[in-house]
Amino acid sequence: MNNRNVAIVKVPFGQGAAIPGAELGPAHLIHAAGLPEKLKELGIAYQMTDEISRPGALPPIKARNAKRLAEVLDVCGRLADRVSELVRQGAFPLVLGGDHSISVGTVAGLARHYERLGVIWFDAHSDLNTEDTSPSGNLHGMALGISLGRGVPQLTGLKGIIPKLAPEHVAIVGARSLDPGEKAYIRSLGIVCYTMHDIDRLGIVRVMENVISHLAKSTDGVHVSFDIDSIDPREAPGTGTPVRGGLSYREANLALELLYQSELVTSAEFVEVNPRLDSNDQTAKLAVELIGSLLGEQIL
Ligand code: HAR
Ligand code: MN
Ligand code: MN
Ligand code: MN
Repeated sequence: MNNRNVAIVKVPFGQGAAIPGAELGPAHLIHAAGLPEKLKELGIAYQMTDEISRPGALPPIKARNAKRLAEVLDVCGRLADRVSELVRQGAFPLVLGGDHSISVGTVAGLARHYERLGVIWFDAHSDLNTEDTSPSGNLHGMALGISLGRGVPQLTGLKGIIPKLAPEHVAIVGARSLDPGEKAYIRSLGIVCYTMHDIDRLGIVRVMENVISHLAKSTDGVHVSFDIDSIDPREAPGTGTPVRGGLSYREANLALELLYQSELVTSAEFVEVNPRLDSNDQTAKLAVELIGSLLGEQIL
């Protein structure tokens, strides 16, 4: 991101998840957790763009097993256009969710500019379900699969580029809760997936070095999609689907510090902070620290 103007995009949308509250994320990151102050402290030039407003009352779109499809489609369409325009202007889009379904919109906007977009998906989950494999019908659990061209046609076809991503340009980090259909898909496509088991064995430094060298060779831009539930719930309790055994505070910050040093990252999103489930805005404050690490904050 070095020397690029950061453009903050607020997406107060939580209907891709089962539990409400993620729609309060952007306001909490900005007003309770001090994101603007953090960026000023780091000397980073930024612009605050108009928020992607919540969808109004929409006629429902029939789907076999995809809840709130009309709302997700509406928000992702507008988000894609915004992200695309910001990249065109030369800015570094920093998208604040919202639940993880919004990533479909972010990636659709990026895919207009990057033919070989890389994505690093920090998450306890892999979000690779389809309507056939999803145990819940919640679209946030299908977001990465949709960008890979698999799933609900209205969303995979968003903005006309199908697929947005190639499997060899994706790396999942922090996984520890995968549904059977997701495991089969990861194996069959050979998607790079560093689970918590791998991180325990190899250490986060080797994992990130592998991810960085893998993506540096073959991509023309790298998007960091950071689901806050990748972090252990002891550090990040304010999220809708916590899973124990996650990244530690330092592992997560170190991973993002290494990404800053790599100079590969061209956009980012931070999702699934749920202020309703948080205590003293601990999780929102953690997200702001993580953004700082990705944007160049150094200890010394
Ligand atoms: N795999 C489950 C499902 O599809 C739960 C995933 C949803 N939670 C998330 N996604 N926060 O990362 O419903
Ligand atoms: Mn997710
Ligand atoms: Mn998750
Ligand atoms: Mn509050």
